[in-house]
Amino acid sequence: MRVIGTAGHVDHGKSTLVQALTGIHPDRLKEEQEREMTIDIGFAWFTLPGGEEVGIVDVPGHRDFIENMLAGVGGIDAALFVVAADEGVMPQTREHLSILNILQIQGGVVALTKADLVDTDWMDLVEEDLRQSLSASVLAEAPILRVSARTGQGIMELKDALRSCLADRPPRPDLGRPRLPVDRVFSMPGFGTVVTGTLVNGQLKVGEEVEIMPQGMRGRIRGLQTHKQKETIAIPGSRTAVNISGIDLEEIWRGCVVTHPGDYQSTRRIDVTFNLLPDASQGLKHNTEVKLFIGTSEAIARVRLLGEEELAPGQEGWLQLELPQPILAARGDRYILRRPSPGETLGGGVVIDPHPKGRHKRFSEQTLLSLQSLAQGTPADVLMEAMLATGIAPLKEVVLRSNLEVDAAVQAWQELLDTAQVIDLESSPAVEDRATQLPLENLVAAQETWSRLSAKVDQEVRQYHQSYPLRPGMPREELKSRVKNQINNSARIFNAILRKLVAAGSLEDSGSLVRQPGFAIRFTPQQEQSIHKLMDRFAAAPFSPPSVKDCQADVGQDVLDALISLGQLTQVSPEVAFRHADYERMVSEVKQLIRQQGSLTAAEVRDHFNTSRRYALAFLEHLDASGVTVRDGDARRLRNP
Ligand SMILES: Nc1nc2c(ncn2[C@@H]2O[C@H](COP(=O)(O)OP(=O)(O)OP(=O)(O)O)[C@@H](O)[C@H]2O)c(=O)[nH]1
Ligand SMILES: [Mg+2]
Repeated sequence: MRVIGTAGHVDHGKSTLVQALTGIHPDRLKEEQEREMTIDIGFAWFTLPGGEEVGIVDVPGHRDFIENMLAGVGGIDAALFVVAADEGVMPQTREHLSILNILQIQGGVVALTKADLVDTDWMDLVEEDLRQSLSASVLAEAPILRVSARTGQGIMELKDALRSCLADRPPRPDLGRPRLPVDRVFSMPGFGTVVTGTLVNGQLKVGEEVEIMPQGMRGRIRGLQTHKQKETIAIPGSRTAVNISGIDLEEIWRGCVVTHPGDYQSTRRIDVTFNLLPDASQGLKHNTEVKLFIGTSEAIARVRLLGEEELAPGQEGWLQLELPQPILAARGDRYILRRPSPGETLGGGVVIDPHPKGRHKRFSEQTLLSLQSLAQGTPADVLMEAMLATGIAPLKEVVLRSNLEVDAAVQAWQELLDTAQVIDLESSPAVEDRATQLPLENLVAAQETWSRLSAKVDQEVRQYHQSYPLRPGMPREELKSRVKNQINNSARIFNAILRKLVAAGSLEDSGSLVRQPGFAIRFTPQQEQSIHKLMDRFAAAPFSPPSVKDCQADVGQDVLDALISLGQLTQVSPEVAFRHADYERMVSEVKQLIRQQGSLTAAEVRDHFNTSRRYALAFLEHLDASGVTVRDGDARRLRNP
């Protein structure tokens, strides 16, 4: 599915030629018919000699309507460039050619029309002049055909030339993320809201939910048409009419974009390359207010001129455009800038980054370098820049941001993996996207990002060990709160980082605590001494040992906690702790006794261990709580005899 766009000076015969080619007159407004002049873009379609059906977008030539022309020319595959033989090259012939150049509409066909009005000598002169004007433009190699819409001269040849011109063009890529820049909105009685546009980057299907950008409203596709033909699927490159339910006429307008929900994010700042036209009336200064035309949308923007004080006509530079209202843009989109008043086409270029991290410093070497690598980079460079901007994120998000075609993304990803510039945090993918061979759902990161983050985790854990040398490890939750800013507060990312670090052997994770491998609690000689003394007291009376309070007084809370976490002491109640070995012995002897006699009272336990009621009760309640025994009146039985 291809779309051809007309271009050329006012009154040069564009619309008449479209009618001669297609049988459809593209002017549909009453005012257009009365004034015999195209005001807004019009649409038609026809079948090429080879059988391919193509759409035509017919644009106005009058300078007052150049902004309508810009809404139509964005989505075209090739130009039908029209010059009237009686007038030859005129101002909007040149301006439209500049626009085709900026948008890099590769190829097209030139129609030297109204051939019936002039003689051959005149025609030769005009053609020579025209060839001159086209040199060094996207139409430099385009065939020039002499035609007349009135007599039908050359119309067949023109169709043939359009066919061979389109045959050379690659089909529109399907990136799996459709967008339809809306160029027309109307309402059909009984159907509701209908929008039209040239669909790119993916398919739309009847029944699907769609999102209207940039306002983010949701609707559903009730019906689809291409060239007035009902379809269930619309494919990239086709002129598409979408009947949307759930969206009112006032809620959508030219410049909106229909997408799948969540595929694109709107933006209020974009980084772009920019060429100021050689015939611009003056240079471009920092902070100039301009009109931005991208897709079918028109928006006010302010220019941040990067790396230069001022751009002279004919010069190329880097801009950051700041927008009071959000728009939708993707990497690689071409755009045009105009001065609002007096109206003048300034130039345009390519979107390098639709979501820059923030406002760039105007003269930062590093910013310019990273823009350069984004602009000229290989797919791997582009994917890398996207990855650096997203941090740790699902690969899907990174690919979306890069706006790479699927094949290019697959190759770029493989290259970055092979050269260890990226890591896959979930490298045995649960869900492998079979269509693309990319682990789209997996969390990935640039090696640089990963090194920074893992160093941060490492440093936090080490610092914790230093601050609390007597604690067995850092609580997981505490670590999480320390790195949350770096990971967007995402539990999924945090868990993935820990898993990766544990797998690499650079962290130990016990579930609630993490520690550095090889970390061990180490006491000072002084602490060793007081522990020794305390242990002597335990040895002297294993079943009536010093109380927890006594322990605190003897060695301090920190050391006591350490002894417990090391398993040397087992605390059974707020007041009572035993040496672990003594505790084990008590458990096994109590079990033994109950097995022998069926049950056991607290008094019997007290007497057996020659201790006091306080210790016996604390111990038994602890056994109840840990599920070893159950209470039965005064006595205890085993829970699982
Ligand atoms: N003699 C002659 N007249 C033509 C031919 N093509 C168009 N015209 C006349 O030229 C005038 C302008 O034609 P349009 O097709 O409206 O021109 P346009 O380029 O679409 O004009 P805008 O859309 O306003 O830019 C009309 O009066 C047409 O009848 C042709 O091949 N021969
Ligand atoms: Mg017209």
